[in-house]
Amino acid sequence: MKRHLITSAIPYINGIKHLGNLVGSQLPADLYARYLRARGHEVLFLCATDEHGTPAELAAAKAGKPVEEYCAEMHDVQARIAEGFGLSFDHFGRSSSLQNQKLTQHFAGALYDQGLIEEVEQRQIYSETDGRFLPDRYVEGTCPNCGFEDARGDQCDNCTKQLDPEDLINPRSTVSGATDLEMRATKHLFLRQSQMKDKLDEWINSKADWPVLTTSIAKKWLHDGDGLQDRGITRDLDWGVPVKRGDKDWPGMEGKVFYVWFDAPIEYIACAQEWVDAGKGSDWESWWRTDKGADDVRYTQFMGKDNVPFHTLSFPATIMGSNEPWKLVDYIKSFNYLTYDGGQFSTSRGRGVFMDQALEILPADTWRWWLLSHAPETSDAEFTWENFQASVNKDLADVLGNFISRITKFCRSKFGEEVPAAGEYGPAEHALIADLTEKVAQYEKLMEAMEVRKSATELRAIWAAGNEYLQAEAPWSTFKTDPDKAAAQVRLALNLIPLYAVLSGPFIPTAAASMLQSMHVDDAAWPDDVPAALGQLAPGHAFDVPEVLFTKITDEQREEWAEKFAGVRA
Ligand code: B3M
Ligand code: ZN
Repeated sequence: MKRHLITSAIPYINGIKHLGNLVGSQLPADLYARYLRARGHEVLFLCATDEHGTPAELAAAKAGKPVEEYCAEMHDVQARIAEGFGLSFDHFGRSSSLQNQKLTQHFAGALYDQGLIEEVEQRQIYSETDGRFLPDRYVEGTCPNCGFEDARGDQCDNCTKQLDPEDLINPRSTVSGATDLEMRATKHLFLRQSQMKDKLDEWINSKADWPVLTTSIAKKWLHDGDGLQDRGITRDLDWGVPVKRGDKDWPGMEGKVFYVWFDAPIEYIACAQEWVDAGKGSDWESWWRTDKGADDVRYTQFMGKDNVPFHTLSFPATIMGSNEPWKLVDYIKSFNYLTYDGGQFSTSRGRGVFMDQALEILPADTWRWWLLSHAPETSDAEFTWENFQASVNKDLADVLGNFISRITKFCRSKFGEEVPAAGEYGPAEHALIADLTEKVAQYEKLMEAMEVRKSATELRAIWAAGNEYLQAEAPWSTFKTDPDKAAAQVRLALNLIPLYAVLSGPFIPTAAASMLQSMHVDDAAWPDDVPAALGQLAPGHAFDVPEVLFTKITDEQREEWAEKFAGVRA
């Protein structure tokens, strides 16, 4: 038994995430967490909402709510949806927690003490009316390039030109509309990542087993162009972690907060504290401090490729730079993008399926199965309704669902709702047991390696082996000439159901639980010994014929949904 710390990238608070977000971090992290728990490991699986930054402030303003209230509400919304998808977080925290505030300020102090934070004088737009410096996105005006009147200080949405706020003609504050803006000197803090380049390089080079997607992105940032740049870690916003060094004020930093990407990964640690403070655990330091036992922990992070630089470079720079014994990540599993029906998922245009909508139309397991079995691991993957329909109907309904319903119904009709006792296993039964033993070992290897798609393929093959056995041996025919032999065939086939349930649990937890329930199995252990596990339902063991496990998606439904999710979410 090992101790595994698992984190998923923490979703931004503003808005509900789409299926592409889900399959890039939270869902595969859940798959891995469930698998490791099923194998008897001790797992701490953490996620949270990422609540700071301009997008949160702007979304709250749009909703007409104070930002604290908006975040608290959206956190609950996201938590409920996560639960609906069966995401088995040990804790779903909040980056705006007091624990994270303290820890972020602590790290800033430690980095400062190590000489890794530089105070940089900058000139920035100040609004007299608002009494504050304005971040680039809070200044709007006329684009000098195309004349568009509502260009933002960082970019013109009309001609896409990247801008600086002082380029704008007739600039105004988006906070108040004020036009009495001027350039003023102000200070910002920079994390001197460039000082740590060699250390980070060496560390990344030591990770030969990491996915190429992860290391190639890290190496690109380390070596391309001018190499790793220092990074501004403060912003002029109201909403965020106030800039302090530990609990001491930071002269010249009044009214400023840390940049959201500085405090967000620190929430991985703070979340463990929140988990303890919520009464769910007793010791967070043994997971995070190498001087308190975290050396034995294996730490795995899951994320989309756009988050890789922050996790391979910036956050490790924070951890290493603090010169304190914090746990560094052991393995980073990253994902490409999921596209939607020939284009991108788009949050702003409401294109694609969002997590709440997905649960409204179909059970979570259906989505989990499709998303995981098509995870964008080696390249981008595309969601199409045709493919979704085909894979749900075939894998879940025709292969797994049909196997279970066919054998349980046949048993009920000929032997009653209990495992039949008669008959001996012959060569076909022994061959199936040997085949499954091999396949389960392969499945374990793939799950261990977080090969998500390949694991799904292997699991599907395990299901199919049962179907093929039934097809070939046809107990309904055997029964006519040799009822005892048919009984033995049925006994083995029934025993496949709890085996399938346990193996499938990480992918389709709800269906797995109801499979166990209908077979009257409460303590389902992992089949470390497959032949033994295939004898767990002894002759006479009672069961119920389960309800239909998976309903097929009809062509009408598919067409209706394709149209409904084509764009512009209300
Ligand atoms: N919230 C971006 C995202 O959701 C960001 C991840 C933070 S992980 C510390 O893609
Ligand atoms: Zn423009």
